[in-house]
Amino acid sequence: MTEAAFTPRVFSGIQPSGNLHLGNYLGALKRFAEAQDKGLETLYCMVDLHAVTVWQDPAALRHATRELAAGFIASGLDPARSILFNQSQVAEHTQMAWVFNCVTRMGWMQRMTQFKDKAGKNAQNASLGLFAYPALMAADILTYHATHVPVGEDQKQHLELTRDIAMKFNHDYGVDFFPVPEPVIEGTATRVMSLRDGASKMSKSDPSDMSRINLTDDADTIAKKIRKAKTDPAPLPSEIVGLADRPEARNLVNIYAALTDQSVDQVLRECGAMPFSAFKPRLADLAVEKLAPISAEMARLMQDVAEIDRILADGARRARALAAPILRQTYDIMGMVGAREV
Ligand code: AQP
Repeated sequence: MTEAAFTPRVFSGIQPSGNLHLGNYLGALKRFAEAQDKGLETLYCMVDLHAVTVWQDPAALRHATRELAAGFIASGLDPARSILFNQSQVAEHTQMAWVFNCVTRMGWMQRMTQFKDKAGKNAQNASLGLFAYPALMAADILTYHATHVPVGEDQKQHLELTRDIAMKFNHDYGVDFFPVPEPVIEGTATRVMSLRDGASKMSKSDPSDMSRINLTDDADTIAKKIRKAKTDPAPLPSEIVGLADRPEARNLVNIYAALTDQSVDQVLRECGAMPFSAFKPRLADLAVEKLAPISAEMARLMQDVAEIDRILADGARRARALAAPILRQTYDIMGMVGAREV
């Protein structure tokens, strides 16, 4: 079997750790919806088992999982066309993760920069789950034989590890069982930066709420955050080279480009030579126009959490139907007695 023999199937996930933001929308959610709208088979997951690699307040986790599901739907994901589900409701993810814990080498994990960033100086006190996170991520993807994974730039290294795990399993057992999935990191917003610091990515865990636009922000808050975004004194250049060494200006132009589905060159043709006093209100109006309907729809959906739970339960049932046979075949390849009959 070659890679081409696998049916195209898209998988990705987002952690329900609160503060879903513009980076998650442009780098992930918007592109998830595009894959769905192309007619591809799509599975998208609220990865709650990843979220608990750092402690989560149980009530906050429950709320964030439902709010994330609302965010998916409000961003254009249709539960009838995409399988939307919660990771902990499909036990095959953790079962496959154990298999991959046994395939993955310690040295591979030790190279993961996100672990180093998240564990910080006190790595000895980080959870074993945080260290092993990329093996669970590989399980999320490979338990469905997913071939394409849309993610932001920050997940590139984890995706490369998933590919290494798939290849090592296939090699160790002499099979072509797992596809080697392709990262899909495309567009102008693969790395949306903080509004306060052009050198750090926009992130859920940034202590400053002014650093990000949350999908739950109202129109006034969105406009205020863009007005106060850090910039430099020069006007926008008319060519892309003029954005080199201007990370904050580059970030706002990238956001504008992604929200209007244009290239950076096109934006600079439209807005080149504009001072930020003119560009920021324009960007704020655009962001409000695109994001306010999402935030309103999320609020509406959150009025009926029973319906959200029903959608997630239905998604989990459909996801399990795909995952269970692949896990059984994996166990069988490994020589586990009973795997064929289970
Ligand atoms: N700033 C970003 N720009 C573009 N894409 C981004 N993503 C995250 N931040 C940006 C993409 O969103 C998806 C979901 O991310 P996640 O929740 O699984 O984890 P994360 O990457 O750790 O997200 P955060 O917001 O940065 O959370 P914290 O602060 O907890 O680390 C992924 O596809 C990711 O690439």
